[in-house]
Amino acid sequence: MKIKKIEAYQVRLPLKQLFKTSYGLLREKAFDIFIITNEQGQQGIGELVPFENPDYIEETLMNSRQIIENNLLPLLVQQEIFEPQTITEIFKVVQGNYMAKSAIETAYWDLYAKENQQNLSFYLHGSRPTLPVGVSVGMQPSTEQLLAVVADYLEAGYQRVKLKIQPGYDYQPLAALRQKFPELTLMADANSAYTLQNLEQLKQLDELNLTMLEQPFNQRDFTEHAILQKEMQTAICLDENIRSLMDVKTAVALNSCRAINLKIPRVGGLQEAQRIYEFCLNEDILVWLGGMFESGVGRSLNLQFASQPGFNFPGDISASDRYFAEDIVKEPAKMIAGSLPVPKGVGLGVELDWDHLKKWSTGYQLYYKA
Ligand code: OSB
Ligand code: MG
Repeated sequence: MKIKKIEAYQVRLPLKQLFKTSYGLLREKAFDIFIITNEQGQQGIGELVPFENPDYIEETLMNSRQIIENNLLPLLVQQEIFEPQTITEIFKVVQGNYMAKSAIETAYWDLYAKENQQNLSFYLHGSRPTLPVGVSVGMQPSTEQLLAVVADYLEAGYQRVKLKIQPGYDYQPLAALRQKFPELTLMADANSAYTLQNLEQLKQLDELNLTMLEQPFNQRDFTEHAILQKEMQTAICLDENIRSLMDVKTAVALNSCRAINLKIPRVGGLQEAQRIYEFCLNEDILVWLGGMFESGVGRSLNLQFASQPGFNFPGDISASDRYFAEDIVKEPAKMIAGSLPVPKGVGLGVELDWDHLKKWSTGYQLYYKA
């Protein structure tokens, strides 16, 4: 791939509903769309997904932009990249900064697939044309509102519900959901809001037949999660803890969890995500695809990746209209009969909607020109 230009649009999309988690309130999603143009004028697109504040994990949108400019792009533009499989290795001299790496690596993957006239799922052995999906629900002001919001999502076809919880907002709303929807595939996500001191409270959740409990403890902890997993019947799922295959191996060795929420950007891109997916299947760990409130670009990447047969647990990959009134791609992900179609066509299979991209863009940066 001979690269002619690398540029990014900074975008800010308002969320249709406020999203409340244990660490804060999200009103809009800011992200950058990286566009890598080759000598033939073909374009690979990647989404830079971190939040503006270091609350979900330490990486932020601002610092990842800086890492891309100062540390990642100089490694790539000095040489010709023939295969995107080599990028993870090239990026190894930069520690951490997984989401920054992912934005660039996945854009190269999109470009590579386009140069070869293939849909991205071809390289991932993805086979399913449509995917059953779930929805992640923020904390609601009242039980009535929670039940109403969830009823609407079930009506729309979502096949799994994840509720955000924290100490004081856990057993009661989950029990209300369980009572109203006895058959629902229901789980909870604490985003690190608990400690071992909450052990008895957390053990109570075993009564509610949750599919899993996501990230109850600190992002760097593996041993206390292991103690909790031993004490609970409900499967523990790790999200923030998992930045690489090495972290998954640690979790498996210590029995810290029985499930992994896999987000491509949180582990540095497609190459590492694929390694984790394969490892989990071998180790009998339930692996499923998580989300970062992606726009249509990152959403399509998630759909392509999750079209692999091992991802049969519905992911946090909802339709675009569950998040945004307008998306920045021409055919935003839309629910059809309770499933999302995997975009066909070359690469990610989505085209940028330039009118919407410019309408919602708050900045532009040219990073490289040959
Ligand atoms: O913890 O999985 C999480 C969204 C932003 C940051 C962290 C998380 C989430 C979600 C929603 O739960 C995922 C989505 O629908 O994109
Ligand atoms: Mg989570």
